Amino acid sequence: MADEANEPLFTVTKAHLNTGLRGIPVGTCRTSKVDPMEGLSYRGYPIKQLAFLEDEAVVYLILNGELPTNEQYDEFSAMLKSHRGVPTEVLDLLKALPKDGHPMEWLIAGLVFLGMTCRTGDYLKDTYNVIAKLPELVAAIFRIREGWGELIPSDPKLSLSADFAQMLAVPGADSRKLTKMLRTFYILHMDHGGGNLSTFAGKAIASAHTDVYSSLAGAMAALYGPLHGRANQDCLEFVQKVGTQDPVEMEAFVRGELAAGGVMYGFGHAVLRAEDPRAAIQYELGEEVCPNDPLFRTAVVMREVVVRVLKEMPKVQNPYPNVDAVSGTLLNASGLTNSDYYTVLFGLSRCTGIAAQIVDERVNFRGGKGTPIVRPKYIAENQPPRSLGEVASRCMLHDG
Ligand code: AMX
Repeated sequence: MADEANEPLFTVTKAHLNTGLRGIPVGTCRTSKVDPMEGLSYRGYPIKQLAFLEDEAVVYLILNGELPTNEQYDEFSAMLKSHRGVPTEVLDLLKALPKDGHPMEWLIAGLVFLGMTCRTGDYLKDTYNVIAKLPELVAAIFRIREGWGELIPSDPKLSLSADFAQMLAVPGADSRKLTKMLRTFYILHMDHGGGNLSTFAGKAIASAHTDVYSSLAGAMAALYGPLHGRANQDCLEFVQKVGTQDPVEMEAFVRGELAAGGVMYGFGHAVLRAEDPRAAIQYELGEEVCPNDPLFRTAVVMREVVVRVLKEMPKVQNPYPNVDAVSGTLLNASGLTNSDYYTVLFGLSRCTGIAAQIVDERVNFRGGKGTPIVRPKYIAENQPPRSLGEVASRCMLHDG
């Protein structure tokens, strides 16, 4: 009988070197899955079944593998609330940060500050701490950086996203719509398989037995990059640039952009081969919360026109909207008009999935021993052997 553990999954050739580990299996992920046709699921539940649940129920699912019963939900929600409360010294440190720093740099600093003040050394307890405290930390980042006035304390009657919305108190925003938008955004972005850069980076850092806070700070540094978490910001700017709801004018614009070598932001995906269900959920949400918003109407027309034109390009593997096609447009319509913050909102949500995967790798895998420290192999190249004479001929020796 074949030894299942030794069955080859993938053959690595020289052509795979220096390609960002693309497609090379390195581990297993139990919290979520991205299927090319069906899209994202958490613990086996398609995302569209979860999008409009209570956010804490979805956090419970990701951490525990099953949706909670009513009793489990109440107990979990109360437990998370007991972990709320960002220490005053952390908030004071945030107030001292340079306003020119990007909100993601503030988030990275805030996570490190939380580690210094709240670390328990237990991966699960620290994960509860991060999930419970991040909404207050991120609300503080917004209010301090934007000069929106005094910080607003957490309300223990509210669940995570509703509390986040009331602590943000975005000037001029409709709080009911903002809460609904933020809750959906939070649920849709919590987890996305094991190999996306920020998740992989966070787990790699934690494999050295680094704590959850510093591991997540490293993960957020990865998310901060323009090739990763900043796409939702770019996508909003692209919808603004399209600037018309007229399908004929739009098609001319799209063809012109493509002919000039531009890309259709918000469309296409490296893994998905159908419309991202998270995009479909957000188009539906937009029809409910901001049906007359001009940018949203533009994004809706793009869903038809851009797909039709991209379908004519055989090289494009997936001509359909991705998660970012409309997320920035909805955030903008909800009153969060400064797109510099969109990656922070993404990070606030994604920390849940990354922390859950860190807990699994550190506490559960290999019969509780955890996965070993990450140590891929790099092949030495262009390093000819050197003689002692070469050192002597090139270096300034110090005389001490
Ligand atoms: N517009 C124009 N051209 C596109 C395209 C799009 N939306 N999507 C793919 N293509 C082109 C690629 O640039 C590539 O061209 P090349 O062979 O000349 O280099 C070719 O089609 C094949 O690409 P692919 O295999 O279909 O996709 P990929 O895995 O290389 O790239 C992605 C995926 C998302 C980077 C790409 O679709 C893209 O650039 N989309 C626009 C930017 C965007 O929406 N980013 C957000 C992604 C969502 C997320 O992960 N956060």
